[in-house]
Amino acid sequence: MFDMETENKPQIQYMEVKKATGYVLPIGNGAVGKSTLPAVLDDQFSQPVKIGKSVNMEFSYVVDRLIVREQAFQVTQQYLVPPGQKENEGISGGRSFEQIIKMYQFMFKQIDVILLSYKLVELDSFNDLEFWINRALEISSPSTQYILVGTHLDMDASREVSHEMITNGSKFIKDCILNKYPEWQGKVPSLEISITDKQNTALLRNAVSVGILRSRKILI
Ligand SMILES: Nc1nc2c(ncn2[C@@H]2O[C@H](COP(=O)(O)OP(=O)(O)OP(=O)(O)O)[C@@H](O)[C@H]2O)c(=O)[nH]1
Ligand SMILES: [Mg+2]
Repeated sequence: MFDMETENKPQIQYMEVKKATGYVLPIGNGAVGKSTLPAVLDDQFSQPVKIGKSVNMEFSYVVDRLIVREQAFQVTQQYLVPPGQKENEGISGGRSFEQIIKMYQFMFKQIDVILLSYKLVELDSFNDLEFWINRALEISSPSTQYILVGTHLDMDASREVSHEMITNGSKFIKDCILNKYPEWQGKVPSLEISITDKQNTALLRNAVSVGILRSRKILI
């Protein structure tokens, strides 16, 4: 007899979803968008956005789902967001980046992804990445992954950081990493995003997930 049930069953292939969690640390000068980033990367939940200069560590998370090499993953990105204020700049009230890193040192056993963040419209914030990569290497581990994140892409008309500078910056950062961890393998991808109109934020969310999967040796 004709069996409706079996004949019409849709051909759905269920994929096993692998789960992973990793720690993500955005660092860079003040006002480059570090605190706003997690809320903007999160397209499923609306997280409160902290307004104003950070004076303490902020915590939030983003859940990403992606397919890499025909394998489905759900990656929880735990964000630890420190202040951008450097010790030598002084700070009235609250704490500097260095003070916060000292306070939360116990959490830095494994930072999976460091987002070296700067403003495309502020050359100083890009040049200061030399300072930030050195701070990053003090708290990283041999498996930590790094992504260059240029914000304010919506203000491209006033851009001060050229593509050539970014390519050279990415090479410079890779050399700094190799200097500390000669066995380190990988690339330092660079992404340009806008936090106001969410340009390229989905790409960055996926790049962070891939960084976590690499750092955790789930993807080689
Ligand atoms: N137009 C534009 N504004 C942005 C962008 N990214 C961040 N901003 C704004 O820049 C301001 C500073 O952003 P924050 O996220 O507080 O910067 P921060 O890096 O955490 O700064 P500190 O806490 O001082 O270290 C906020 O008003 C953001 O809305 C962007 O891509 N485009
Ligand atoms: Mg902040």
